[in-house]
Amino acid sequence: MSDTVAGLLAEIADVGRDPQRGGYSRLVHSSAEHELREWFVAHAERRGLEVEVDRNGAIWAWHAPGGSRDDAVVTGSHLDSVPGGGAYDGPLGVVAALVAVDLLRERGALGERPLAVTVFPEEEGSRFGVACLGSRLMTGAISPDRARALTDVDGRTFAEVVAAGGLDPERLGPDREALGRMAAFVEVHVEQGRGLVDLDRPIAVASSILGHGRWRVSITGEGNHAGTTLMADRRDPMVATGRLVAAIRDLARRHPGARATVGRLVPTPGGTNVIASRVDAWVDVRHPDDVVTNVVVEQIREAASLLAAEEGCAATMVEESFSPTVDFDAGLRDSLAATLGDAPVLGTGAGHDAGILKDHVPTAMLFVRNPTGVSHAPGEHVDDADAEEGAGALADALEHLLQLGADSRT
Ligand code: HGY
Ligand code: MN
Ligand code: MN
Repeated sequence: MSDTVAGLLAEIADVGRDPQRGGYSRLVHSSAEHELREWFVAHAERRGLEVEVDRNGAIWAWHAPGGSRDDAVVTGSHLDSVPGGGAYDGPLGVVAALVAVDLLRERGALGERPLAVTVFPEEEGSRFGVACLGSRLMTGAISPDRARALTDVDGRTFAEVVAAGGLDPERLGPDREALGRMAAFVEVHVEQGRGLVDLDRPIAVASSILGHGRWRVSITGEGNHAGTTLMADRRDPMVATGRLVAAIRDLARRHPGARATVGRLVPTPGGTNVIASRVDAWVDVRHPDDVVTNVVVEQIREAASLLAAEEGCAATMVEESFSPTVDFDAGLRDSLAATLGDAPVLGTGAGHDAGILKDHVPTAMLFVRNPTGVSHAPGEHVDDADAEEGAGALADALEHLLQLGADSRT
């Protein structure tokens, strides 16, 4: 009996569990993520797929019987997670791709046309701060120098970490050959919302991705003793930051459709009996219209300066990563929706490697129903039956694309 999505996910259910946060912490190039990568490679090789790791650390598992990898249909997702993330964000797409290969083989639909399953590194940007770092490097959306210099919380650079993982940091960068051989890319992903629950459907095709970015706000004041410093004598960046977090919430509420989140604060030095000298806060801002996103960001920048000044502090705000709003190719979107029994078409507020690839390759996404609608948290869920539906829908989509000629894929 061939593998099921639920069965394969069960095999990795204990990898990278985070007992402190709940859920999973599988940061890129952590031991947990490496364990998942090795697990994926074993399953790909068991399916007779030829595995290679590209210059940016993405894994490619090839069905290329004739040897050529040109004009390939590609599917896949990511294995890295946010801290305390769910079991499905990323792994569902990778596992559904493995099962879809099984289904295509059973249907006799794995022919001469090359097909690849890919795993992109650092989709979440949880360790090095830039979302979709692997696909950004491949497409030239980030400079190799900037990527090499990115650091994690321990100050280790991306260059050091990839070198320790066996890659040559000097080879990080655009991979026109890899991009050039991709005729189409389809990513399956858990829906990060309740759209399919409300529609009572298991599968949707993606229409768009909200524009989104992340900025680092740094507020500096005067570090001092919590007991000997009178309240009137303080320049406390933690107070300015707390006021700013509430102001960001109020600002976002004033722009319909906007979302702004501060999910991460790092006080320096971070002692219980110490007035911080500095606080770094990361702001995630999203909106369907990139112009509005920019307006919100500039209003946040202004609020940070004002509130910091009121607390005798100073604030800076630096963009770390930005992805403009993505509208997936309408032709591909509609042909897949038709192929999948008139599947509903839904937008998403979550970013994906597919959103980065979209300007370089005809790209589509399939969403699988998430009964809780929760994501980036342990509550994320996909019922087993829907998970299998997802693999079946991906197999149908891939079969459709494999049959299309190069000129009619969009
Ligand atoms: O942050 C996001 O939207 C995605 O999950 N990386
Ligand atoms: Mn995610
Ligand atoms: Mn994801």
